[in-house]
Amino acid sequence: MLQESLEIRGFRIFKGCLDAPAQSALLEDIRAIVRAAPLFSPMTPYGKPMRVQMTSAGKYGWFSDRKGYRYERRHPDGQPWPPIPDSVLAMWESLVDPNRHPDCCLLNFYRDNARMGLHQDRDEADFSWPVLSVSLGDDGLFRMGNPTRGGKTESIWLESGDVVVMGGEARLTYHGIDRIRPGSSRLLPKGGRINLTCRVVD
Ligand code: MD6
Ligand code: FE
Repeated sequence: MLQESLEIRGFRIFKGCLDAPAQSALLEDIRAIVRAAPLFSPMTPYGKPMRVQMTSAGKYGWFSDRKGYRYERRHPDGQPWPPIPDSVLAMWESLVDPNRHPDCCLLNFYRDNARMGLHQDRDEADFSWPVLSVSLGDDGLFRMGNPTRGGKTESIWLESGDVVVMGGEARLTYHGIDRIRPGSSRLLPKGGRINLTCRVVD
């Protein structure tokens, strides 16, 4: 695991953190998560289905419907979420904290035309914990803004194997995925982009 990083607006970006074998191994772990906890398209509080499909691993999974954004202990089908894979916990231990594991690993899946609007991650109790993000598959254009809506932004293409740690001042910075670049990676046979974000929730 490569540990050199660049920093943009407090986001620590580890380009090429996972090599090809590590990406393939992580993909197998992700397939097991999706078998146990199938992807679904959450409804926004505004009543529109999100373009990104999701599921989770860990004690909590992220969920959204007409009642709002929140963490739930069970998948919408009623089952508890599967455990966070050791491969992901190992990355958290080396890049975030060896003593406290994340409570949730949210899995986002982007098909060709999916994107995620600028948002803050603020459904967790303690913002002193960073969010760790891992990208696999097709490239995604990651936009980083400011602690409040609006203002200038900066963007960077996240490629398969890139890792981002969002902590400190950046923890509540607006960010999103403008678009993906279909066909840019051969990791996923049918294409698309996977992003994992690990969070401490309680
Ligand atoms: C994505 N990521 O990369 C969406 N959130 O698909 C996020 O929303 C995100 O990458 C918090 C920290 C890092 C992230
Ligand atoms: Fe986010």
